[in-house]
Amino acid sequence: GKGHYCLPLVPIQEVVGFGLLKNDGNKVSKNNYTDLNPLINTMINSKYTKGIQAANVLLSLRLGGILNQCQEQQLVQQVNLTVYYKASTLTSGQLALAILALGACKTPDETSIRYPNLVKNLRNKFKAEIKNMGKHNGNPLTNYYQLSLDVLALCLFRGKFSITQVAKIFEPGNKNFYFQGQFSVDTGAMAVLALTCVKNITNGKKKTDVENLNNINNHIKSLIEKILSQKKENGLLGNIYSTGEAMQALFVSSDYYNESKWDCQQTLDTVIMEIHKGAFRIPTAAAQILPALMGKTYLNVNKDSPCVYGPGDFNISTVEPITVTPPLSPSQIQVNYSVVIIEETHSTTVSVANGSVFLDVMEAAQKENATLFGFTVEERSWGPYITSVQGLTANNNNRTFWELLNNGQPLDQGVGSYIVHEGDNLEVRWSTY
Ligand code: CBY
Repeated sequence: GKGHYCLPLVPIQEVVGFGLLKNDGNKVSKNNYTDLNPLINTMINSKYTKGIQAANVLLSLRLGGILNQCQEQQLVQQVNLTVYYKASTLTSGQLALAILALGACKTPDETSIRYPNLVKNLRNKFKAEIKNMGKHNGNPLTNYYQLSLDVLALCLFRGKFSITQVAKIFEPGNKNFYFQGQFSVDTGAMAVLALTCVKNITNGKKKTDVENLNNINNHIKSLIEKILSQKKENGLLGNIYSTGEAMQALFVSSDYYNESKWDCQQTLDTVIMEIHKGAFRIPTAAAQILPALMGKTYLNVNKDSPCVYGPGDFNISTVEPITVTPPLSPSQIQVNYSVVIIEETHSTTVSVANGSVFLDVMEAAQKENATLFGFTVEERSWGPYITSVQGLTANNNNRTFWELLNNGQPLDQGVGSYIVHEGDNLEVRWSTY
């Protein structure tokens, strides 16, 4: 554990008092900022940031203290439009994210803005999640990642919730922490952040609170163990897309694990390598990794940062745009594509342009035979999400979904981002999680 430190990519005075991020007095050279440029660029290029995606981006850039006034206003406007015109159609976690983003910083007069009506609305959506669990075999309307966002926002913005209920819901053995038997690192990390917030605002004066605090401490400890058990040889926690939020969870719970259990610098190095390989081209992906790289967590929301930074703190305008590598040749490639529903498989081979994504293949197959390969798709924060194939619709109440695979292996990207290769054996499979 000697020399266990992890330098965030910001001037060191930014993180004084941040438990885990010890430094040896050196300032991080300004060079290191450039590692973040691809992320910042992806997020600020608002052409690709629509609807609730803007909340993810705003939250992240505010925590990083990266926005100038103009950029800030544009994003706030997008989030406001979504929240006020679509409030009733937002899921609980989407609303929670919007509240976190809108309230993530302090205005020049040092007051943090509260959103009592939005918070009340969130409280009702959270209640609806719990009610659904009662009616549908313990399955929430959405998922535990979103329930964690709910609790986090309610906790940070003085919404009402029952600590006893939270301690009960987030029992680490609960099936909602698992997809297909695998512990979900994303979900566990978000739950740790929520539980830590609840722990911090609970004083152990009442007897029931002592009991709740004890349970919550045990949950955090166990969730952290599960997250660390998903650490890969290269330092990633879960996969590349869960690592940022897992790092945040580890930052806020350094009391719960031995420092020899996690080499933060190794994780950071791997993530930075992946940034340069272009792993974070989706704004939401960039937004979820950035705070951890700057030593921030969602618990810093409404704590210390001002909303707007002066020009020149970050010189974003000169950031070179991400160059998307053009396909090597304009040629066509052949890929196999199957729809699998239990014992029934329908396969075809389609020809698509080199550089196409999974969704292009599905569209080509659909054109060929709309009965067998017809599908519906919905825009989510990570891009297009397949909701039905052959008229068969995924349903959270019975934990069904359309799983994406290649050569029998589940993909770690969605249909809009997975780039297909000659000879791929792509599959959408009717599955339960
Ligand atoms: N966000 C959410 O509500 C999503 C929470 C999340 C845990 C999320 C991953 C993590 C995150 N950081 O946002 C999540 N996925 C969930 C809950 C789910 C389930 C959705 C249904 C429900 N109960 O809410 C479900 C069905 C298990 C699921 N994810 C399915 C899939 C597959 C989608 C296929 C399709 N039908 O389009 C897929 C592609 C896995 C597969 N092989 O089939 C998948 N998820 C992936 C890959 C991912 C990652 C996306 C990475 C990327 N580059 O695109 C993910 C980050 C995420 C989004 N899922 Co889910 C996990 C990871 O790899 N680390 C809150 C809201 C406000 O935005």
